[in-house]
Amino acid sequence: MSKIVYTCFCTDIIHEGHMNIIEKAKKLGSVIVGVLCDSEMIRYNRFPILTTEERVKMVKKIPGIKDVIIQNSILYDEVIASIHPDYVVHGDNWSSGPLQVIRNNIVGLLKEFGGKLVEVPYTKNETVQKIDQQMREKMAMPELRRARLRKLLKLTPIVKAIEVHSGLTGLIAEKTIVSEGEAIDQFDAMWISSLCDSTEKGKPDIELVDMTSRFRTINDVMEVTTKPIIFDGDTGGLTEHFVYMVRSLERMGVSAVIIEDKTGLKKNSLFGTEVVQTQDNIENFCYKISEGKRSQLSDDFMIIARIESLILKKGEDDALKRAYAYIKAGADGIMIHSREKRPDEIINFCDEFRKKDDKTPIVVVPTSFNTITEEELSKHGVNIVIYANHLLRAAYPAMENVARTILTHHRAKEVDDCLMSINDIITLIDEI
Ligand code: SPV
Ligand code: MG
Repeated sequence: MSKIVYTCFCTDIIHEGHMNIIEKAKKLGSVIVGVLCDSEMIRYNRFPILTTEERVKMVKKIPGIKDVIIQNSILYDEVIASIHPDYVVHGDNWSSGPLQVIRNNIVGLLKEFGGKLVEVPYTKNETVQKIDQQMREKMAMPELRRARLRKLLKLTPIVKAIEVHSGLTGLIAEKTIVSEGEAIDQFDAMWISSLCDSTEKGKPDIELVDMTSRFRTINDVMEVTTKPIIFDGDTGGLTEHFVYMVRSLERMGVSAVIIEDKTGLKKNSLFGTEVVQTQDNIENFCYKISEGKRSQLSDDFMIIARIESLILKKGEDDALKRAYAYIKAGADGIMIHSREKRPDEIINFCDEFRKKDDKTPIVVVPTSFNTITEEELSKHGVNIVIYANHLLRAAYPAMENVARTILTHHRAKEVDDCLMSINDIITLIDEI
């Protein structure tokens, strides 16, 4: 009887590298190809351009394959237990870094169930690299990128967004991938924070940095990333101006704008009631939301209404009343904010809100209430978590420390240990 050979593909396109693997596999026996499902693709690799079904169809076209199945987890437990392959074939590009977790998983399973791991040298020639680059560029196209947030909301229990304020921080959000135990993880989306975008420019967070400048930040980020963007639109400004903001963001490929129900001179919410801040009335804010929705051209773009009632100590009832009103006015999601150290008021709000509305996405920004985990938030109905200022807050003290140390020692030797190496910095950014 012919041996069973298994390999799993996590790709939107079949190129020479995949065909090498197939050819090797065919020599060993009857080939079953697994197609990694969408929800696992986003944790392990990148957002698929094709759906799982389309990827199955694509793989089925490869001649000489016995079967194509969907692999529902990046770890191979289920698959190996069900098909008992004699061989698992994989490219050899996983001996270091987070992908090692998968290799270790397979090695362990094959020991238990029998079977052999065959590693094929990874094809890294110019053509394959070019295809990879083209796929990335395609993913960054406005239409595709914009639609990705809504898709993510369907695919994952909680969408994780991290603050970015430049091309470089965009690259961190795009590329950082970790493995812990048996799980592999990465951020799903990026947040262009008004606080960080302003602070980066040495300006206060009071809607002083104009839209042209803020759009430039978006463009810098977009040039080097593919993940979806959630834009902090502050108050959205005048309704007559907000409609233009919506159009521009949509055209650029931003997935969502969050506007907060404040009016007049906006200050950062983390000041709470220490500074004068005025909440807009429900009617005005609903009008702004509905006009924004009216001006929107695509179905993908989201306008998310941010409720400041808890920040301004107006209480949960006021927050809930506003949430339902904003949704009725057309908001595609709500963000509820708090500056309490404990997550209780956020949890109470979410639980109460979910009693009447089980589908509108809830966004939270756990800057102050930072002990709560994503899993706990998700249990209380939260759909998007935003780490709103962490990269900038990490960078500033690190840079200031280096500046101080150089000044103190009248030379740079003493900061060596705080710095990445020259080689690392000159090779950090790839040339196309
Ligand atoms: C921002 O990041 O600019 C925000 C979130 O609006 S917060 O700073 O918490 O108000
Ligand atoms: Mg802001």
